[in-house]
Amino acid sequence: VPINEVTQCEATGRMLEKARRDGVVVAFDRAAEMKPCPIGAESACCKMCYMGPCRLNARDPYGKVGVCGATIDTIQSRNLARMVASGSAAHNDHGMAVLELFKGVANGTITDYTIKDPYKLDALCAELELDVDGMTVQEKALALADELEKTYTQTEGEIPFARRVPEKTLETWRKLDIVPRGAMIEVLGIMSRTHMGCDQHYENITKAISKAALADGWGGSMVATELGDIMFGTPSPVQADVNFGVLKEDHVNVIVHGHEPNLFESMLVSVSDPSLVKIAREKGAKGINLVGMCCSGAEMMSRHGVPHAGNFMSTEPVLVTGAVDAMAVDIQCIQQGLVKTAECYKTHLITTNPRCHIEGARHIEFDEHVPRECTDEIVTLAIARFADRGVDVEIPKIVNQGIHGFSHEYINYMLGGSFRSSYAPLNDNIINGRIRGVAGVVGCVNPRVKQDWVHVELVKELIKNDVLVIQTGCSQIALAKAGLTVPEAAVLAGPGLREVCEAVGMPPVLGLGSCVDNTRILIAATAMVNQGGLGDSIADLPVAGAAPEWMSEKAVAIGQYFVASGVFTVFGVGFPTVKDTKFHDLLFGGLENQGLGKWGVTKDPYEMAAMMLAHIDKKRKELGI
Ligand code: BF8
Repeated sequence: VPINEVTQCEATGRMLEKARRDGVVVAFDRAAEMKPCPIGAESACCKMCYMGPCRLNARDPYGKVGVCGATIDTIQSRNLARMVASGSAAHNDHGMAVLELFKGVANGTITDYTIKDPYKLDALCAELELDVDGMTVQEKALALADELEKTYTQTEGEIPFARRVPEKTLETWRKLDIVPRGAMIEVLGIMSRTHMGCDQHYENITKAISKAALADGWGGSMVATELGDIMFGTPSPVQADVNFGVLKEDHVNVIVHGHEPNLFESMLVSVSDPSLVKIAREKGAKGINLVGMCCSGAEMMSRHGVPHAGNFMSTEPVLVTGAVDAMAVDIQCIQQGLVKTAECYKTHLITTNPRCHIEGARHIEFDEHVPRECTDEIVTLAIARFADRGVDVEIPKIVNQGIHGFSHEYINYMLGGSFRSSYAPLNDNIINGRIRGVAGVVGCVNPRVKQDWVHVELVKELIKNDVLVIQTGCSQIALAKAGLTVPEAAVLAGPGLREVCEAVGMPPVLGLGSCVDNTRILIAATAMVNQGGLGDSIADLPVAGAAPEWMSEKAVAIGQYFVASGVFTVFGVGFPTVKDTKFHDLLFGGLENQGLGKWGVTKDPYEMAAMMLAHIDKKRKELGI
């Protein structure tokens, strides 16, 4: 397949050419070899028991049932439920780790991290109505940790952040019985009810899907974002460089790729440790260069301006530069193919997390009580590899500067000013029509479509039509590489949005951080509802969401929590359901009739934009604006 058909990222493309010259196979090549299974792609197969596996015919979905009698709707809904359970589990497991870290910081057993944002700690305690009067910062943190632990462990009642949900949205959830109790019970509930011979009504399964998804968005992910902010700082705009050109040939290059901020925060300390820097210099390096990839990279870029080399599909190609001395990974979206690619270019690939070992990779376990033991060792390995690289180094000299780090708190401040922080200016600009609506464009890149292209074309189309775009994850990196995360990109916006961006000095595309930081979008949407003038539930807002190049189960969980929160959410690539079935129709329309949002799907970015604009216009009309 010609390289210009698989990626829009020039640096990645150049490294794919080099990989071909070097005889190295990466995910783009494996994707060309591996045609997707047409039955699985539409979720028309079931392997929940061993009487099968059973395959139904997506062209004639009601023509056949499984051996047990399961219909296409039961099969699809059970499959999607398990995808959401896995995605929600991934985010909640991550969120629990952040909570454990936070507890350790609060009770003094973990000393390498601190409470950096005590104001946010106070604000959260107040919002959750915790009685913390007269308490020290540490005591307040422990009280907050106790409360937020319920997010995971509670088996009855409603998760703590349900209190944040706009009243009418929450009322709808209660009526439908989809308010999550706690993440563990909701994920466990899905695994149990999707067992052979249990829940066989797609409508009831869909409720469980919504609960597990909401236990992610308003649960585990939200806790991870909020506690991350308290410990590591709430993001505010920061300039950061993105693309392969952030690697430096004359420096020791260390990449951190994954999702947990603690490994990255400690690595940041290690690379500036004077004794390690001295050793690096003695070995002939000008210094140690730390670079991020994927989500923890996006998080560190948004918080501290750490450079970012690229998104998910660039993680193998970046190794082809030969310039990466060590790549440290933690959890999620770590492709097993990295092991071979790293081997080919003599890069140290190091797993660090007990939940993610990879056969063939070196494992150096990260312990947050003594985090530097792990990160110093990785830097030491990287220095040794620099001193004896033994491979050609070829770095595409492409760097894109951008502004990142637009937390919900900063959007509040940026639009309203320090004396009257509020969403009133945003709502006013939506009501007066300068801004037509707001779109969240998020999620992965996927070798089934041209890398970055769908993201970039969609976002360009949206801003041209005066839609303000907010972003996270690999999508944010795609747009940063396309040069749209700078205030000057306002020239690409429609006249209304352009005027607002120029008045405030902000880009038309606002980067919020990692995938767990999608919860910042939920909080922003809630602030828009609470501000008034745009209806009284999230479903009333002129907003839409998209994951144009999605691939992971986490993306499905995120999509479903946006849909259940009231947002029209469009997936690119494809969607694992069979059209014209009852389950598909429920997701793509029925849920909206219940007062929630709905799904959409199309591969085409222009059609995607048109669908989102039509929805935004429909909501504007209903609001009478
Ligand atoms: O959580 S956007 S490819 S890196 S899943 Fe993975 Fe998708 Fe990237 Fe982060 Ni999110």
